[in-house]
Amino acid sequence: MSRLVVVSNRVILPSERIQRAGGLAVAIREALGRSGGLWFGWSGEINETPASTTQTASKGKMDFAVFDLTQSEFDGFYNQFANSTLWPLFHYRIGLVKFSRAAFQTYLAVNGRFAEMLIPHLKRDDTIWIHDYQLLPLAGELRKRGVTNKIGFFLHIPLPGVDTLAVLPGLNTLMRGLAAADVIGFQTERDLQSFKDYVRQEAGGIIGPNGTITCFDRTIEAGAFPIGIDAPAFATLAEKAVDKPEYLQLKEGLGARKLMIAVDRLDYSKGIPNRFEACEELLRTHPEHRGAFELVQIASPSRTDVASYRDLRREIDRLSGRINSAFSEVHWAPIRYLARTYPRQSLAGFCRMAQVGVVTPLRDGMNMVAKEYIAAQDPNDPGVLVLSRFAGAAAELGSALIVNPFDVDQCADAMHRALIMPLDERQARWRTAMDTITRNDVKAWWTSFTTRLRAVPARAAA
Ligand code: GDG
Repeated sequence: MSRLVVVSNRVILPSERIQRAGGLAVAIREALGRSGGLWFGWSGEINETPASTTQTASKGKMDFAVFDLTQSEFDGFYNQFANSTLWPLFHYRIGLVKFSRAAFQTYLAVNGRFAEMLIPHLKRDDTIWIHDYQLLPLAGELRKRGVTNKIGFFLHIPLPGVDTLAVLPGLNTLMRGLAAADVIGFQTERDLQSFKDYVRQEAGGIIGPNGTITCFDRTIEAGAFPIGIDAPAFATLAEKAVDKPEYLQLKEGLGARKLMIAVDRLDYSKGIPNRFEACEELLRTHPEHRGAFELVQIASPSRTDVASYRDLRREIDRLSGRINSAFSEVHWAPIRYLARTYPRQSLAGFCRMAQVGVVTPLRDGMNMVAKEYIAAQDPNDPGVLVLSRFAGAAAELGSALIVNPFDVDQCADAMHRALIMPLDERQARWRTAMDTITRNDVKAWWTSFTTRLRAVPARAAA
């Protein structure tokens, strides 16, 4: 079988721990570690001399090749265009979108640099799989330089509806680059539909009866490939966490109180303020829960160079302070807000301990935490997942308590229902969810995408 070359913005080298959170890195490391191949991308390092070579490493069946970016490349490509233009737009936050033509040009140029740095590593029959919104036009940059290998692209974040997408200056340039791939994967059918709507309405393309897409003078395939986790591995991690110091400390601190857990990158798409407001509403409308539960919010700091992320952090600090000062007793505070990262095993243990998992993003491609929460539960006494309808995971996890995160009252009701749900209902809901995430695991995602990509007809060499 041809070698798989995975390209993502950030590569985690074997010497690094995945401590700073990120769903994509977790998934790639798990899956590529098993199947073997090359992982190519940015090293995470800034270097003032533009990189002319890559650094390489190997571990088990995986090879790694990375290069550094300069500060101005990093600012324009990552902080500005990727995270201040594409990220808010693709999460339907038009009000937060900042566009600058200069940053757009840097984004395109850095995608060109990825292509130039990757090409010396490519073998003729490699299959290339590009990941996520930082690298939307990379397939086009590779084709411009004569690469004829099979290229796949997977978008980890949502693709918004065509009216929202159309806000983006330069959209067609990006999409033309994207359409140079052979297979384009999305998290959900809804994202796939957005792509088809874009193709028809904005790019003058055609959707064939068998689902193939013709646009920008090419025929491509597109599909929904919901990403999953390694559920048994996460379950084992959680089981083994129960005698570790951090687990025991949290348990002792809680005493007889119930735990509601939330774990997110500190990102405005994750709906943390709305969740805190729902908790406040729960305390107001259901005084019987006062002193009887704690919401532990783990929010690992993310993209701290971007102003909207710093603003969010201030907002969450203020809100948690306000709610805690209004409801706390000398022995209890309703919200324990921890703006730091924890080892993966500690998170798994906290999820297992929690009677309620609160995953209420305003918009999310998938949300791995929803699946991790389910995997971590004790089958004999499982907790309840409260899940936003706007997380991609909601398409698969219909047995959770599905909420609209903008409806604070509804979220508060769901938290109440979760806290008092009887065992048999909890078990039935959990079983359905666990079966789904075990079936649609990370291996199924990986295999279904790579099988589809490998099956496309080979192109003639240039
Ligand atoms: C993107 C899309 C899509 C969190 N805090 C810590 C920590 N984490 C881990 C979680 C989970 C991962 O990070 C976060 O994954 P998500 O899926 O929730 O979110 P994004 O980072 O936004 O990921 C998302 C995903 O890509 C995959 O396609 O689902 O929609 O936005 O695994 O457990 N890990 C550690 N310490 C922490 O404090 N070790």
